[in-house]
Amino acid sequence: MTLKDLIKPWRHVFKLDPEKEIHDETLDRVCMSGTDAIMVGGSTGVTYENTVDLLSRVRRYELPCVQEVSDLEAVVPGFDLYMVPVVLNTSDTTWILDRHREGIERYGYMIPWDLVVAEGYIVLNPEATVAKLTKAECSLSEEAVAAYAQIADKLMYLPVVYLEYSGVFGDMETVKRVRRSIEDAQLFYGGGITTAEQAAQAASAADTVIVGNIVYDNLDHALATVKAVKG
Ligand code: 1GP
Repeated sequence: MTLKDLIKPWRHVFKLDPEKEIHDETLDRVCMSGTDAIMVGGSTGVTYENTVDLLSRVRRYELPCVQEVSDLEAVVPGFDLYMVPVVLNTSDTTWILDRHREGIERYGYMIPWDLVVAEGYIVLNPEATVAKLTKAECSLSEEAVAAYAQIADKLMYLPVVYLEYSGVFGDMETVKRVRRSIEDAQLFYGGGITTAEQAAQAASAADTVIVGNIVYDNLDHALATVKAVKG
């Protein structure tokens, strides 16, 4: 089975931020919700310690647990997969190549390449921490977003295109347009999902729906997104 086969069936994923506290009971409900996987990651404040802690707690459950790598110091062995973002809509090469080169230079000998999945990130909410951090160019036309997605899919053969609206519910027309314009890559959508209705809309536009912050803000709403996406 290839990595692509592993992530292909994922329709719903909860993204948990290791910097944020989560009670055992909440984590239990999240992990037992029927979601397809837990993704561990965040833009800031991610450390080795808080990542190990969250991984070990999620490991009590049977579902896949993947790390989205944002900080070299915080890469923890033991995840099922490592998702590595490559930010496409930035001119700051730090987030396209430089961090990646540094990581491979330092840790290349121990990287489990068979567990690494690259994500072509297109960051679309200018107010999000990730947009500020990566200096992403977010004011893009639908055509430009679709063109970035095609770079990921057709030129770079990245297995995942991730439309990242973190913090705000995105433009579903753009998401649909991107989906029509790519062939092989799996389309992840994440950002601002706070209700089951939004989750259902995102599910009809993208292959995989990522639900983040609402877990911490309104657990019942977060749990309702699972059924909305998976039916
Ligand atoms: C963030 O795409 C995820 O990386 C989910 O976004 O936290 O806004 O749900 P939210």
